Amino acid sequence: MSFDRLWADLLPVGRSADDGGYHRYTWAGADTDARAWFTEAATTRGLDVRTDRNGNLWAWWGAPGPGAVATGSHLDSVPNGGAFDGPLGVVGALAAVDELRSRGFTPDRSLAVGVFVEEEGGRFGVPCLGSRLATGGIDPARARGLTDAAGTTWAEAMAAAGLDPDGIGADPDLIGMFDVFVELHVEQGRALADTAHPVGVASSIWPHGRWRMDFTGRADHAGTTRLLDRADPMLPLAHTILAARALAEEHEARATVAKAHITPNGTNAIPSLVSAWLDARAADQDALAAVVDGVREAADRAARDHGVALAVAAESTTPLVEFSHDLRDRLAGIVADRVPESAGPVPILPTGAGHDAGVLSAHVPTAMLYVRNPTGVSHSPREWADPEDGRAGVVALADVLSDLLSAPGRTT
Ligand code: HGY
Ligand code: MN
Ligand code: MN
Repeated sequence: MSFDRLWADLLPVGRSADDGGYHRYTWAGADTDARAWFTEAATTRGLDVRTDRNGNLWAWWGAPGPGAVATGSHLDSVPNGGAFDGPLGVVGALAAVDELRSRGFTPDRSLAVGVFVEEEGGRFGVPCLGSRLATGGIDPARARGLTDAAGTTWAEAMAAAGLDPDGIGADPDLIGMFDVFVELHVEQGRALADTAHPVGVASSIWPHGRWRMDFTGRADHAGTTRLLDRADPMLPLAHTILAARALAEEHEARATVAKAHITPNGTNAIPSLVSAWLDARAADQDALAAVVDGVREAADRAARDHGVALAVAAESTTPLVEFSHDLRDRLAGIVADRVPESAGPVPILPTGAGHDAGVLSAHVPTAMLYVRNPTGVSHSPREWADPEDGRAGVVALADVLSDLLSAPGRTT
């Protein structure tokens, strides 16, 4: 199986020498190298590699056109991310093509292996940007104006990569070609870890989103300004972070403030502005709304108490995704064929993690296969999948693609 070779080739791209974390940010160095690696690996397999109007890559086995099956994932990472989140689905898809060919399989329909841009939103702040653009889920003008930490816009970075930012936007002709999309992904949790199942099937994605909070205070001297004279934005932020945690506990949800920009960020200068991002997720929309509304109320109250102005903006929101039940059950049946009865039923798993498959699911029947992650950790260098389970994921994806790429009634 070619999985190990493909995996070893991609592994060093964007990997930091100190703790093995990944730094692959869309249109920048390592991500560009990873895209080049994909293009080369696909081309040597005789796949026809095309870049769509939004910069997503598609490697075609068969002529592009209606009735196609699509698979793939992403190659960009969160800052200091893990090796598997995204790449497992891209490497796995190429290895699955090799696996199908080694079985002598010839597809009755075309297959497109996709690499979506900016799935993590790690550079420009909006996750699944490539799939949101392709499905008309974000205003192209807004996307063009998104900026990274250095103030570079999506348009500037995309143009520097040799693509035309004026062409971005909904791509119904492309999306309309796909009858189905299946994404292979490392599990971002431990639901499979203690089972005899190397592969599980996704059931749903929690509603979730990102909100930017700007606390505007008054810059002043840390050593001479009396407490009653201060408008220190750090204090309402501190209250808000603790409120988010309490609300997450109350609603059995997830709420995290993991990114903040402090201006001017000097040890002895009370900040003029603190910008922070809330990542909130919950099993249902009502619980999510309760958490987000509660955080907003707490932030408003704390800002008022400290004479600080507050602006809150939703940067990306994703509703509950319920994957196609037919596809979910069809995949579970196919995966079950490879595991002993004694293992019990194939786990069908909800997740709090967003994916391009989730964005596509409003337009194309989609499904996801998860590969066991013994650590359960993700978005960290500690993310892990045993090579044997990675290969089991490839076999499962190949089995699924063999089924989906075969005309109804075909048995070989
Ligand atoms: O944030 C997420 O859930 C995904 O990794 N983009
Ligand atoms: Mn991720
Ligand atoms: Mn991912």
